[in-house]
Amino acid sequence: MEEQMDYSMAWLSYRKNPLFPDREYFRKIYVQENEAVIHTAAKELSRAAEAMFDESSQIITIVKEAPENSSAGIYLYTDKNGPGNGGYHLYEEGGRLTITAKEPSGILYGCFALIRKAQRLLSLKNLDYKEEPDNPLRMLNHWGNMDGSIERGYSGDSFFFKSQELLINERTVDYARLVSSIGINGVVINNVNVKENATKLISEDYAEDLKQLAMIFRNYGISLYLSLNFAAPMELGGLDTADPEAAEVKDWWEKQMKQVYASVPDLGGFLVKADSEGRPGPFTYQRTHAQGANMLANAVKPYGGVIIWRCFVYNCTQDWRDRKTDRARSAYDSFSPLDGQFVDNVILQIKNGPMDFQVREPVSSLFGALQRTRQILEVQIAQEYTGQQRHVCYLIPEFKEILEFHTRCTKERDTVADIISGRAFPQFAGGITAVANTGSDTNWTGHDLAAANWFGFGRLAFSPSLTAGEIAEEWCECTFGPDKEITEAVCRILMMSWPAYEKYTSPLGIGWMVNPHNHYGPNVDGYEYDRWGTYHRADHYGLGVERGSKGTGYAQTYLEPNASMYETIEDCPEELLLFFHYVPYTYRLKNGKTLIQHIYDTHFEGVEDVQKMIALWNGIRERIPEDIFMRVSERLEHQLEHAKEWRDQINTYFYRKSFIEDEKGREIY
Ligand code: GCV
Repeated sequence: MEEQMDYSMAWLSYRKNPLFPDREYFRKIYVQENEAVIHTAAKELSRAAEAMFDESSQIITIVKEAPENSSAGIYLYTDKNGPGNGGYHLYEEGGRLTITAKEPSGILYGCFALIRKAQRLLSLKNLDYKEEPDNPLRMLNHWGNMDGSIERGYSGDSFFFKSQELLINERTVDYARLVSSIGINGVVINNVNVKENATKLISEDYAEDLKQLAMIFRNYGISLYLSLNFAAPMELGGLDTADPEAAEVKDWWEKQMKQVYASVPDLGGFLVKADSEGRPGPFTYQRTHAQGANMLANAVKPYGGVIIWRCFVYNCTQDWRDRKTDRARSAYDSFSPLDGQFVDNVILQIKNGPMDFQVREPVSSLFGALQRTRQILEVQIAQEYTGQQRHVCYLIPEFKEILEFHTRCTKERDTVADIISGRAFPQFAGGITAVANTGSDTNWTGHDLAAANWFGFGRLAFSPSLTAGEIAEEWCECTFGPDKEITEAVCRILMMSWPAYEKYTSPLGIGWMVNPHNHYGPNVDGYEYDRWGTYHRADHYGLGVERGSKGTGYAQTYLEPNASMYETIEDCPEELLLFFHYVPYTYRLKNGKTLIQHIYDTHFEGVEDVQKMIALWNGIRERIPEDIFMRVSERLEHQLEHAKEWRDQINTYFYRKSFIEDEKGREIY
């Protein structure tokens, strides 16, 4: 282990509160058995008690249940009749706080829930609180490379890799503490674009390091996962093919997996990006994704591993003149015919929308189309297209909308949340994952307020019925303490931030008006004549991509009545109007405004919203630690300038295209 490094503990930064009336429970922690995760849980409780209340807790091992007359304290019991799947019951009775759960991980989550309540100074008397995670898999995908860089990373370097080595130190443990405290139970440590040395992560070279890392994770109820290179049999094994049906390829994977699982017997499995953006895959051998995924799944099956296969597959060498090929259709066209063909330890990982993490997209039509396949919803808290952690953009309200979308795949229980949790099709449960927004920065996430997305994602993955506002409040009070003024100001900033970002960047579902490659800042035509399948199709009369049946037909890939709803301009939800339709600038929206006036108005409003956020932040200056205050202030100032640039470029572009004046006569260039 290296020496202590300089970083904060985000929402686990405990503040002193020695006068908290309920601190006494923490003096004695009774544990029933000597199990690693329960031991971790007790240690976390005593650590929190020490930091918050100056209480040094005694950890006492007891056999079976405590006798009736046993003393006050916290009791951690596994109970075969308790809440399962990582759920827990936390209750107080006669001076005893009890946490029961079927599994040790439930005890750990219960302890962190108790700590959160204590951090917020909520009364622990008569507490009776149950939580059971909705999603079996609650994961983070890190896009870290072996040289320490992070693809789409906006908060420093990787804390998992440096100079082709794995980093295992104090920060690794603190990372595990943070993510398990919000219920994450699976972490992929390396980029889905697996190249060069990353291909060797499954070789002997890294076996010892992975073993150590997995042990740290295991103590916190987290399974380690790796991203895999489909061409590893060639690049690592020296074979001349990676054909999933070739006997030598199957043999190679079987041997390789045997060796990997010998070092990490509880390795969760592998994430695979195949036949996507230049990554190798089964298409090279005229094989299907099902053949590719199933072959790997069979190799990890003896060890209980899973293969998580990404559906982010599209033609990235498209001709912009071609109006029939539609990137939005691609995942659906590639994977819906394969429904039912995947073996049971394959899970398809589907990005929330059909394009790529734009500020507004419809929910991918694969959700609902797949009814005999396990699925993971992939969202991105790394803010690639939503301000790159320099703009505040709290994404939990967006994720809530996605989870609550009715796919119409069944009469009841048809939302995305129902599908991934396994409520819709019980034998096909999966989960949810986020592309991580963390890095080596002292505050982990670059923008201090971006930690709300990290925390919020974990909390939402566990309990999707929480509201975005409740999650924001919980994060805020754990991070800054239960100070009403801070909570009110910060939560208002968070809750207005996604709509504000949408207003000053993208009108009504049109994305991609960004600088190519780095995806930051306005560039309306940046992707318009490029090969990536990402167009707005604006001309002198209107804009938008026609995806109804007269266009690319993407609207028809949804189940009814969604297909009909998206088919016509009149029925299409307005926030997605330009995603699905080419619409004249003079078209009147439901509020009576023309489309062009809506574009002008929202772009001016978006900037005003950022000004309001700055005023709210300045209003709590005295209550926020100086370094955090300054970091956030600098970013908010940048956000304001940048929002103005977005506003002016977008408004000017569409003014020059349409020649239509702003009714309010504001400055457009
Ligand atoms: C990891 C987008 C990003 C890429 C990313 C890819 C993916 O295209 O810009 O950086 O690659 O998505 O999700 O695989």
